[in-house]
Amino acid sequence: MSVLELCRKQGIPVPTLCYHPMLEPVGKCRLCLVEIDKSGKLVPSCVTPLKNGMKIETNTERIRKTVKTNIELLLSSHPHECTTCESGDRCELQKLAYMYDAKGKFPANPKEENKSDQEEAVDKSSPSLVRDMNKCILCGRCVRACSALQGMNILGIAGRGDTSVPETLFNSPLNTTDCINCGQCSFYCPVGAITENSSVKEVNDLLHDKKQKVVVFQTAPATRVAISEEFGFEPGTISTGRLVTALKRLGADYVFDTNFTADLTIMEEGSELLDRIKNNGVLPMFTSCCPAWINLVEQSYPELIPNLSSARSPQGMLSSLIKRYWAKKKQIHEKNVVVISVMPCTAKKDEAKRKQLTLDDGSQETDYVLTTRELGKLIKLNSISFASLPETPHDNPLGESTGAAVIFANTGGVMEAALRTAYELGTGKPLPTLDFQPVRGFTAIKEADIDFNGIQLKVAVVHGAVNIHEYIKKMKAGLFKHHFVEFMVCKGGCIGGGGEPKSISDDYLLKRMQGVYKIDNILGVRKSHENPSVQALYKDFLQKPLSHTSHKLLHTHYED
Ligand code: HC1
Ligand code: SF4
Repeated sequence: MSVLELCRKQGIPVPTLCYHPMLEPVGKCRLCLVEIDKSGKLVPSCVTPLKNGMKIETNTERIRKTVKTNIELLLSSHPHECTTCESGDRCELQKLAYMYDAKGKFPANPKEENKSDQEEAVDKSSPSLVRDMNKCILCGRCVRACSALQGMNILGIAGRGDTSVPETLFNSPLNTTDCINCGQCSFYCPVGAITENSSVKEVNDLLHDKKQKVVVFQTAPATRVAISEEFGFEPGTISTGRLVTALKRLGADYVFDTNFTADLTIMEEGSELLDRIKNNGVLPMFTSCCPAWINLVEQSYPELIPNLSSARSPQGMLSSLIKRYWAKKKQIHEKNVVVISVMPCTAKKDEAKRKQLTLDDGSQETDYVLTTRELGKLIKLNSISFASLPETPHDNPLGESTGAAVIFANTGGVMEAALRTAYELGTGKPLPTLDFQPVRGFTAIKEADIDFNGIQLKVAVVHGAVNIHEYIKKMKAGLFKHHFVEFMVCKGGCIGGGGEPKSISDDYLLKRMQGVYKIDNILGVRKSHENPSVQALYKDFLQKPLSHTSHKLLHTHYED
C-alpha cells in the first residue's frame, strides 16, 4: 500500500491530479506531496510505499506552499476557459485552484500567440470524443487508461518537456486510428482535454422547440445507478423513477427502456446460440451489444466477425422498434419521431451512426446519444432539482423489463441473463439458482460449465479491452474452448462506461454493481422470456425469435 492509499483509506485529504485509484500511480503531478519522518524532503505519496512506524506529515506550511506553486505552474500554461469548458464543475484542476487559492498572474490564454497551433490541437474527428490538447495538463491518465486498461495504445506521450503532449501516432485524427471509441480516455481525463462529443446543445434546442416532433428517450441499464452521482449522491443509488421524471420534465413525450430490448436481445441471441449449437454453426458465439467491442473486432480481428452474434445491441433494437413498429401503431410518421438514447457509453454515439442502423432514407434510427454525464448537464441546465423529483415508471409497451435485463449493465450480466433463459428453454427446467455467481465479480476472465441435459455448455465472460486481447491470443492458441463468450470493453461492463460520471472514490464500480444486482433482486420477474411485453410483441408482430421480421428489425451485419 502506498502512503496515499493509506491517507485515502483514513479519509485524510491529499490533493491529486495524475493519480486515479484504477490506474498505476506515476508520481508526476507533484501535488500529493508528504514529508516522511521530518526528513525535510517532500515526496509524492502515490509512489511512496508505506512502512511500519513511518511518521507522515500531510499538512505543513511547506507542503501547502509547494502544492500551491505546482498548481499555479499548471495554470500558467492552461487556457482560462473554465466558464465554457465541457469539463465544467467536475474539473479537478479548477477545484484544486479554488481550494489552494491559486491566484497567480497568468496570461488569459497562454497559447493565444499562435492561433493556428491552438486550433490544430483540437481534434473533433471522432463521433464520440473531442480532444483539445490546449487543455492538457500532462497527467498521462488518458495514456495509461488507453494502454494499461484497454491495451489499445492509441495515445502516447510525444515530444519532451514543455512541448510534450499525448498524441495519436503521427498526430493523426482519432477517427483515422484504430480507436474503438470506448471513451476511457475521456473518463480518466481530470480536466477538459478529452471529452465526449457532446449533443447537449442540439438536444436542449430540440426540447425547447420540438417543431411538431415526437421526442422519445430510451435509458440504458447502467445509467439508473449512476446518474445521481452527478447530483452528489453515492454511486449505486437507484434512480430509475427519478431518471424518467427528469426526462419528462425536460420535454420527453415518451420514455422507453433499453432494458426492454435487453430482454429481447436474450430471446434473439439465446435462440441464435441454441441454433448454432444444434446446426454446427460458428462457435464460440460472441455477444454483440458492446459497440466498442464490435469496433475492436471489425478493426483488429476481422477474422472473428463470423463469431459475433448477429443480434443488434439493445440500443439498436429499441430505436428500430420505435421507428419501424411503435410509430406505425401510433400512426406517427417515422420521420416525425426523434429518438434520443441515454447511455453510459461514448461508443454508442459511434454505433448510432452505423449505416446498417439507418432508415431507408439514410437517416439515423437513433438520432442522438447522450452520455450519463451529458444528461446530468442537461438536467442542471434546465434547473431541475434531481434530488427532489418524484418517481415515474417508464412508458409501455416498450418500457417493461425484467431483472435479467438490468444486469446487462454489469460484467457477466448478459451471460447470466442468457443462461437464465437458454437453460430453461433448452432443458425445460429453471436454472438451479438465478444468481449465477461464477460469472459475477471483477475477475478479468470468468469461466463456467453448465450441464445442459448432458451437454456441457462452456461459457466465458471477459471485461476490459486489455483482457480481451489476452483472451483472443489464448483462444487462438487453443487454450480456451468455449461455446459462448460475453465481451465488454470497459472494466466492470457498462457500469464502468466511458460516459459515466467521473467518480474517483475507490469503490464506485463495486457500488454501482451492487445497485444493479439490488434492482434485479427486487424485480418480480427476473427472466427475459417471462417479460409479458416481450411475449406480446412476439405474438402480435415478430412471431418468434429469428423470424424474418426479427431479422429485419433486430439483427445486423458487420464489415471489416
Ligand atoms: Fe450497455 Fe447494453 S448493457 S451495451 O453496457 O447491451 O452502453 O447500460 O445500454 O445497447 O441494454 C451500454 C448499459 C446498454 C445496449 C443494454
Ligand atoms: Fe484509447 Fe478508448 Fe480513448 Fe480510443 S476512446 S483513445 S481506444 S481510451
